[in-house]
Amino acid sequence: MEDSYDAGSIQVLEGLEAVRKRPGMYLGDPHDGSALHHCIWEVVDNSVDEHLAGHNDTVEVIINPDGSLSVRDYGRGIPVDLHEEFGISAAEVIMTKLHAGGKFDNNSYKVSGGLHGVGVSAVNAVSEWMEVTIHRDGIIYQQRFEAGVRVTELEKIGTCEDTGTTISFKPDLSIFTNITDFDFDQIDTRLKETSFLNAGLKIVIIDERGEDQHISEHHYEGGLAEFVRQINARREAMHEDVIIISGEKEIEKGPVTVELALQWSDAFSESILCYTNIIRNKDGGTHMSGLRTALTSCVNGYAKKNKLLKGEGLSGDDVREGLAAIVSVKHPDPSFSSQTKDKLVSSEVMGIVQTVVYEKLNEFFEENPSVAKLIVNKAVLANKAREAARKARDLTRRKGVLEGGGLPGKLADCQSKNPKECEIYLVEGDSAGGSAKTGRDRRTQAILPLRGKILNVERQMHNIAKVFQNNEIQTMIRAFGAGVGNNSEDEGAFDTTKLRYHRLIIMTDADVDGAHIRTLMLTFLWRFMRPAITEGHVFIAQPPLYQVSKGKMSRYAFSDEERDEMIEVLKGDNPNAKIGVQRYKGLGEMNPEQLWETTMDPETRTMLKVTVKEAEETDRMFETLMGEDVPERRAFIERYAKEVTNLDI
Ligand code: 0RA
Repeated sequence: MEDSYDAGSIQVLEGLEAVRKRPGMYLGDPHDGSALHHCIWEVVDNSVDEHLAGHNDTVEVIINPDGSLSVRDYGRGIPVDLHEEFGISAAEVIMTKLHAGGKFDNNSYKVSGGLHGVGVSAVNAVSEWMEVTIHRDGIIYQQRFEAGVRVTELEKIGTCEDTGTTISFKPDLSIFTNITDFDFDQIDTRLKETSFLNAGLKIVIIDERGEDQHISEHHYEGGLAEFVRQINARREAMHEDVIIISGEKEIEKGPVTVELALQWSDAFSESILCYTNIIRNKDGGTHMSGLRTALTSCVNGYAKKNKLLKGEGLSGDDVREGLAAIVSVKHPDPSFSSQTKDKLVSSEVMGIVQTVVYEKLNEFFEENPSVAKLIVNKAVLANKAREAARKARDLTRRKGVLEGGGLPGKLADCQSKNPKECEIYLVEGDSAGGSAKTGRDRRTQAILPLRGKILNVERQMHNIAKVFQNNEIQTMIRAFGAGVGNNSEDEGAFDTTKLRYHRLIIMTDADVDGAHIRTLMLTFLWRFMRPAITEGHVFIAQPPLYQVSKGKMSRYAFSDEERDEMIEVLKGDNPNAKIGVQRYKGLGEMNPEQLWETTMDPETRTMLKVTVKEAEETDRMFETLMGEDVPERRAFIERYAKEVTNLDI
């Protein structure tokens, strides 16, 4: 017994050490918030498994004021009996041994997500402390760990009448940096998704950090259909009922089941979410390919048969425009392209999804001809718009060539021709543009002044030709030199490898107009040059908000807090030193040297890099924020207004 305990605990320590050394391998990036939040999903997965096993109907996630987080479920409670192999309690094995997830109970854990995850022990390893409380057989047990190592035995601390498990942990801030606060909205969005995929499971999220408790509750009986309806909530659906498709096929290892929900709306983007065994595959895979192939052939087939289409066939993009869909596959032994399960590669799934969707969707079209016609007509319109856009784009290209060299006259280019070291400042207004031209490092920094507000492209998505006729937009396309359009299959589509500058830097005034112009530019980039954003080429310059001075000495402050701190420092021992504070409203108020010193000098500037966590969510955000629906926009802005600072009206 003694021996096996020692052997077991040495193994445990080695495992935990591996996770602490390379958290990225197990949990994702520890510096940008992804590993931090992955910890939550790992712990929640265990409670969801209890639900899948039929023993748990509620999960509570509590964000505590001290930086820790608790996950409580009402399942059977982790077993507390002695584990033969290791000579410690089963609970301690689950908490400390990598991949110990569901080893105890194979049958009820058949197709669960958590089983294949790294398990709660990996989270334990990267936690300053973790505490598990178990309600089981009328007794409350508790055990505490620090950095994954137990600091108490599993102790009996009281009695109870219910059953369940609570796991609390505080992320170790020697491992997580940069983003170390749990993000309520991110947790809410993800767990809402989890509850949609687990019909009947109630998930409650409670944020205890602020003055007022913030609660969000998710409980859906409708499963996938309700999920799709929710995605389309702020859009105009083209057909009332969500199309539900399901099927099953037996393969050697067991049954593969396929469930889909689809609904077209008036949106221009597509939102297709793919899952395998309740785990999201953000890069799709074979289920996605099967769905796409079936959709394209179904819609084209129906269009031809009913003579709704002249000329060439509809492309996959035409057919999927405005489609919201969920594909959920359950598979006894799936393969993925990576540890993080971003892409399903099991090849047999493609044919299974394709066959199921093709049959059932054809059936639906036959039974609902009016809906089928709406869907086909929408795809035909999309096809025409795409054609018009292509022509307008070609025209833009030709015009560039005619004007000699293709570079716009307003551009003050840099000398270097090495894109890696080059950057282009997109500057609001001619006067700030002038300062930037004088102040810049001419070798690597190009300046493109943009006049006034650029076109709100979100409102022109039905008339894309107009986007390409817009002067400021033409100017940007030609200056970047990397084409335009998100569909990489189109000729002349945007291609980051052709970018003439590896950093596109948006520099606007620190006021409401500046914020608006920045949003308009981001909207354009998102809709027409998306890879520039997703591949990390887009930045936002951070000009200072204040100049704080005393006599000849002066400093710049980039926030109100920084300003107040500086005032204190400059005052020193003399509370009566009446310090000068200048508020910069526009870039134009700074002379070229000041602009260089504060905002453009690569040695000293700070810039924000634009990143995107969730493409679908971002699509919907731009639709709401920049689209036509004013009441929706108002609601959205009011919801997020509390997060907006530096608003200068
Ligand atoms: C192994 C076996 C059993 C339950 C669990 C693990 C379990 C683990 C976690 C983690 C968080 N909550 C959990 N709830 C249950 C089955 C025990 C039995 O047969 O009674």
